[in-house]
Amino acid sequence: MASTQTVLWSRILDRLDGPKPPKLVVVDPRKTQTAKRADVHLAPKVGTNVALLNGIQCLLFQNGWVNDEWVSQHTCGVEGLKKVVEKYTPDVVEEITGVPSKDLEEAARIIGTSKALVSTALQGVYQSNQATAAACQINNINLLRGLIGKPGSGVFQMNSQPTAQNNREAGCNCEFPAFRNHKNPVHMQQLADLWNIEYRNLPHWAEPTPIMTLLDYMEKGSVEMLWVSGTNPLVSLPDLSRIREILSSPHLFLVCQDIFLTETAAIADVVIPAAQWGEKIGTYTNADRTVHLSEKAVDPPGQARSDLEIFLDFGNRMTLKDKDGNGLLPWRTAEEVFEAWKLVSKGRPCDYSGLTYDKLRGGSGIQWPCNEQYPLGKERLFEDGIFNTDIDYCESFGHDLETGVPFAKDQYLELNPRGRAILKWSPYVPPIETPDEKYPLLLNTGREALHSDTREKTGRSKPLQDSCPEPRVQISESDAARFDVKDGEMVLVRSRRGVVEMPVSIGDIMPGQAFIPFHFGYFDSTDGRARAANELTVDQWDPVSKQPTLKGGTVRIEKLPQDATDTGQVKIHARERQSDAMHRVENSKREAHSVPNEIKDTHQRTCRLETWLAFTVQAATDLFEICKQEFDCSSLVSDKDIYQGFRVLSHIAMTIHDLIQPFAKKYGVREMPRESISRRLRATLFPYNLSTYEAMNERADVLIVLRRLYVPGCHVEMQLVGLQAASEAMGDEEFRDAVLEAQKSIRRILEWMRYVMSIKVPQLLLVPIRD
Ligand SMILES: Nc1nc2c(c(=O)[nH]1)N[C@H]1C(S)=C(S)[C@@H](COP(=O)(O)OP(=O)(O)OC[C@H]3O[C@@H](n4cnc5c(=O)[nH]c(N)nc54)[C@H](O)[C@@H]3O)O[C@H]1N2
Ligand SMILES: Nc1nc2c(c(=O)[nH]1)N[C@H]1C(S)=C(S)[C@@H](COP(=O)(O)OP(=O)(O)OC[C@H]3O[C@@H](n4cnc5c(=O)[nH]c(N)nc54)[C@H](O)[C@@H]3O)O[C@H]1N2
Ligand SMILES: [Mo]
Repeated sequence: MASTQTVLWSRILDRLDGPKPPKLVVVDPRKTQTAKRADVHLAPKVGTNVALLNGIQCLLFQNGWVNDEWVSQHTCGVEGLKKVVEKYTPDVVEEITGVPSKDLEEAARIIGTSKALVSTALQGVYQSNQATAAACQINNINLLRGLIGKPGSGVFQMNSQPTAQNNREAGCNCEFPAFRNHKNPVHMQQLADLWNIEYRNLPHWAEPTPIMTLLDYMEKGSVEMLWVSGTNPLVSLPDLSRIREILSSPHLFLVCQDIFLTETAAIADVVIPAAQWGEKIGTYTNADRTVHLSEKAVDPPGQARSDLEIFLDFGNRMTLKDKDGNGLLPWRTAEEVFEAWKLVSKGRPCDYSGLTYDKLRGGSGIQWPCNEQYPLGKERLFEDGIFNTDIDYCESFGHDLETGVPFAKDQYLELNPRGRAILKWSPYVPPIETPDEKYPLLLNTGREALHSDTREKTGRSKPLQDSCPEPRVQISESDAARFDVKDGEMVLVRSRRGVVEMPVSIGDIMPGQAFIPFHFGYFDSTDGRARAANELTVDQWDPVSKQPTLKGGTVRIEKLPQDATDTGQVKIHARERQSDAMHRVENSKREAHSVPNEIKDTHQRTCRLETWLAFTVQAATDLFEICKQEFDCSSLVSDKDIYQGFRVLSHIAMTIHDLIQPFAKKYGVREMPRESISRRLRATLFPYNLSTYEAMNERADVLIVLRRLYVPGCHVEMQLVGLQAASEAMGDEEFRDAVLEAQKSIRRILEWMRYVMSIKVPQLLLVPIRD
């Protein structure tokens, strides 16, 4: 916080140096400026937050520091949480995190006995291992103590720029606007009505596509255009050599909209100059929900225009229309857009409906919700201990924290929080890449006070740049001794993905890890060295939030040959690759100009829907035939449940075939696959025919037949899951309805098998039989 939330930190310093100073607990693997002022500094290994936070909760339960009455009234899930966290005793936590148990106990005592508690966290949690799971544990701690919605208490899961808060509210972080739940048809209908578009044109059926997945699609070629605005991925995304490869590919059309010629703009096909904050009018919202109006101070230079103007102009040139044929984006000014946003946010947690530009002028901001009930905004949320978890109001039904799978409405209903906060638990799961002999150090990346993100602004400020001219890799004294390097010595830092070359800085960090500030890219570099921290980082992400794990992965330090560093000559051991990417783009543009108006590989492209449809029809046919064969055979079995069942099953399997077959024709399936998984399954699982049947004793076992039949059944189900998503995305309602009907059928088949299995088991498995 001392480096990154400097205004907040100066307030905390005032309190720490004032009368009645509060206690400060800091969790950071480095001894940061913030940690140096802490009463207790816990320095866990990178990626172990969940273990540590579970440990604190374990101690809260053990010592009776949980506010049981408040918890029973205002939360749900406490029993489940307790069962998980009670395994994280101080010894266990020390083993996982490296934090001495007495320090953990002292931190828990401060948190457990304080009358008020403010918790705040940012990228050391969200960009580290188990990000969402850890963020939930922070909420849990305040909830267990009942210290939320009260003066001096609350949770600030911070964000970075004011615009980051607006991204969350407006739905730019892969969500729908104003915290609407895409699994709630009422919420989606509201949006369709507000924008006067067809319900089905809101892509609510699928999960959103986050950037790391988009990159995969670009790599595979199904996404051919990327528009980058207000961000600089060629420095800030993980595993830069891959990002460079993808974004500079001749098959991708890259638009970059920025206020400077960034590393990303340098390889773009089109650069659109944007106006920056003082050159345009608009609102910003802080993490504490305060909305500010920022007035235009000066005109933008040259051809630069505000992002809003650019997007509106583009939308209109695309002739985007609503369902009555009127322009979808009818606004001209920022204030008109704000008025539209007020309608979108009305009735939702971030209710802006009572705000106007005029009301925001003069004062120092107004907090949402601001509406008829709270015309001047509301200072504190959750005062009544009621949270936004009502099933009709909530933003989402939640996720499985480990697999990332979103819960369905039914699963949420089981919990039925009705305004109570949900305590979510998770065991600790180690990061994917852990230190080994080859790469013995954990990588940690982050910020310095004097630079901002990819340095597009601060790198152009002489005093800031001169005070912090280059990145250094920070390691502990013991690791410096182990690698035989001195403070300031130039070294290579290597991971499985890349290598950088920079001086060492020693101290203020836990042994076993290396910290590199991620600010430094190449727009102003002159020495030819690779130096961006993201050359090294892993492209993994949190399964729920999809945020990349930028604090993670492993590296090693390589000492450079003495002669190279001592002679004063610049000898480069790790060359930067940004220049190569720029040359590649230049060359491919030259080539492209010689073959105008042609996207070269369109004729080689195929859609795989047709094959998928063919396989589905084949799978349904195979299931039908297996059932029929079993029916024919099972007449020989004395089990009448099975005998009758298979007759019904074969009939239902045929229904699935009949439902899907017309769409296979419609979408152009010409022939059935000769070799398919369902055929192979059939041949493997049901290799017999009637004549060999009697010889096969095993076949008479009902349980074995059922277990085998379940496999092709599931295969059909999975084929249909694919078709459902495809039919929704295609907007072909007839197709979708047929698939939904087929899904019902396959579920009936699978349910029958489960049912028969469960009623047969007690007799067949538990009661002894004659051998
Ligand atoms: N290894 C590692 N990687 C990280 C992080 C880390 O800690 N470690 N942190 C991550 C985090 S939290 C973040 S937020 C990202 C930041 O990464 P980026 O978003 O890529 O970095 P910025 O430098 O903030 O990029 C903002 C860009 O917007 C431009 N800009 C400024 N104002 C305007 C405007 O009004 N309109 C337009 N169109 N452009 C404008 C700036 O010139 C700049 O190029 O990096 C992430 N990457
Ligand atoms: N001066 C300055 N201020 C900024 C920015 C900037 O670039 N410069 N950027 C802004 C932006 S976009 C953002 S998102 C914020 C980010 O603000 P912060 O999150 O405060 O900044 P970071 O340096 O990314 O990471 C914070 C700390 O997390 C620690 N950490 C790493 N791994 C772990 C872990 O596994 N567990 C724990 N407990 N800690 C860990 C790091 O050692 C680091 O000290 O700052 C904002 N403010
Ligand atoms: Mo950020």
